[in-house]
Amino acid sequence: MDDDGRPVLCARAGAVLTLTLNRPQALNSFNGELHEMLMSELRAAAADPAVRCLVITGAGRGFCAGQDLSDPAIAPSLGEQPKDIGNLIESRYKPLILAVAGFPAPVIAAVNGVAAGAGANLALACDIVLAARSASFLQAFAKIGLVPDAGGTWVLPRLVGRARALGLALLADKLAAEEAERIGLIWRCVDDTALAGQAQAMGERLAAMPTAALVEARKAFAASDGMTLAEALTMEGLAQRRLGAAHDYREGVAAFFDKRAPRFTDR
Ligand code: T3D
Repeated sequence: MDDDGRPVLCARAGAVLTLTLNRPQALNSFNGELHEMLMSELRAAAADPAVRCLVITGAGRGFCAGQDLSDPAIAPSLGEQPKDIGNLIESRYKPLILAVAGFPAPVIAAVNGVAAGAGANLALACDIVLAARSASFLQAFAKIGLVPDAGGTWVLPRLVGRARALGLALLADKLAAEEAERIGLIWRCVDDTALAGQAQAMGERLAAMPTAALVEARKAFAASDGMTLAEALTMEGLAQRRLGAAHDYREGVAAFFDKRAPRFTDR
């Protein structure tokens, strides 16, 4: 941890909350303390209506190197009884990824450096991934005899298709941010020095938008995966029924005719 001594740093600027993973000496890899604090900050932010966009980033030169492999709770040692790391996935990573993917406002990953293992898949669980040009993405799991976790098996083929998902997972090569953008794994990469500013600017832009509708769009995209076209059309109708009865729709249409900026408040 750096001098602040906290595994997660929180900074609010307007309606945008930035959570910074803060174990730079271990490339912000996850130990128990980091998991606990991140979950606790996510819960607090989810319950705070003033937070209308969340940014997740990392301190130092890495975004997150996944599980801390030196954590005695999981570290394997030859000759010992194996530890049940399935429990770790169930008790830590599953709730974490569900909290990010179900956050009640848009979530931006500002990937400042290497994102490996569960760290890569934490970024990919966010709604929009902005990466520094020098950052990289690594499905490191195959290197240590594991399968992609933290949602990797779900999100990778959906983002880049089966061929690329398997290439990334089986070969476990580092993918540069520019290439990640080219193949559609992430939204965009930007100059390193511009990352924090662009993430904040995008956060402010999203925070001023109709939060409930943005979250509903994310949910609908996830749900449409297993649906027929007819089922998706029905789902869209149900979502529009809910949103059409809410304040933000009335406000958006009124603002359009008044030729003014809308003031969205639903969340
Ligand atoms: O039990 C389970 O594993 C279940 C949970 C699974 C979820 C997962 O995330 S599994 C995948 C775990 N992560 C990895 O396998 C990635 C391991 N790290 C790396 O491959 C490399 O560090 C990177 C490619 C990410 C970066 O390489 P590089 O050359 O830029 O940095 P480095 O020198 O390897 O690392 C810098 C320091 O961070 C170093 O410490 P030191 O030597 O300076 O004291 C290194 O040991 C430490 N570090 C990096 N990753 C981890 C880590 N320490 C603990 N755990 C890590 N994951």
